[in-house]
Amino acid sequence: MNYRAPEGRAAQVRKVKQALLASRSAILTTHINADGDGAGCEAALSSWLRANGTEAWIINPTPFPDTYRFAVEDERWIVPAGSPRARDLCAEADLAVVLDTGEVPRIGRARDLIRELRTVVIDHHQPGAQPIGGISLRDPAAAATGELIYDLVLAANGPWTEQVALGIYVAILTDTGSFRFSNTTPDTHIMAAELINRGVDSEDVYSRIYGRARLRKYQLLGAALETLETDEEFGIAWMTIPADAYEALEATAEDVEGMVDIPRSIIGNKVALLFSKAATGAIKISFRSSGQLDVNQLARQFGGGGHMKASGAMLEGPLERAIEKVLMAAREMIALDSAEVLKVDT
Ligand SMILES: [Mn+2]
Repeated sequence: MNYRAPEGRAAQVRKVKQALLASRSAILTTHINADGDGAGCEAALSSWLRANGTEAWIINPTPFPDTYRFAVEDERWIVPAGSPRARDLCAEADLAVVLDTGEVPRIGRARDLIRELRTVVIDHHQPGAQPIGGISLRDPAAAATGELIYDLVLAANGPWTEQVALGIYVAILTDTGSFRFSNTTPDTHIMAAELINRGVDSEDVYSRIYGRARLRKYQLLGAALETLETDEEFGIAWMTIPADAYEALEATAEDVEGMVDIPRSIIGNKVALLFSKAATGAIKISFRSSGQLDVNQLARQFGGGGHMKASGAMLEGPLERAIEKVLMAAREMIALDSAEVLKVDT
């Protein structure tokens, strides 16, 4: 069985491919606190562009996550956004590629750096309120932005360098929760199989990403678990990353990754919430749906967004107030949803 890219994406893929291949020097970026999808796509696309003779640089609004550095062909392609070199490279570049987000606020400080550049957006999030303009390849049906990169490389007939395959595999693996989430389709598995055929060592990738953690991650988890609360009537579970423990442990965003899956996994849960304090002092909220509820709608009420089952938003502090507000909105949504179900039943 061979993977065949969805027809509906073909025109977008062609346009984006042309824009990328016409570039001499491109700046790749992704959302604040890059995840495996954003970082994996950057690893894959930088390798693919370089193999095509285009200089490619990875300049993210927040530091490139250590966990995913192994996927990048050459560490020197990663440049800190605050450095003078980033400014120079952006001045010399002729294209910016925004991966795994299409929203202006999500790229933080990268926005100023790429403001003057022609822009390509490759993303699989539901469209939000402040879209980044330019040529785009967007499809919320894709499990990961990595799947869109797969279509792109397929349309270009490769080259499938080691890092092209590896980066896409990392993107798909992480955004599907290791092929567990409902966004995982037969096509997702076929792509993964083809990537393994192209040389990806799935066991090695898994162990690099999930099979090792810093001690502080578990110390932080311990502190966070102390805050775990539930509303069993509505099916809500929430947890806070204590700011004092976060600071004392010198934790990073990577240490928090995946923690929201704990409240989400509690039996009877419909909506899981994780609260943490952003560097700016604002309260960051991760929303997860354990069932049919659309938490993207919930996140949008607070100016955020994402996916139906996984979204995020930022709220002003103080923490207690933010928790109250979000809980109220969640209860309202759950109550409405139950009312709908009752109507259908009778
Ligand atoms: Mn993604």
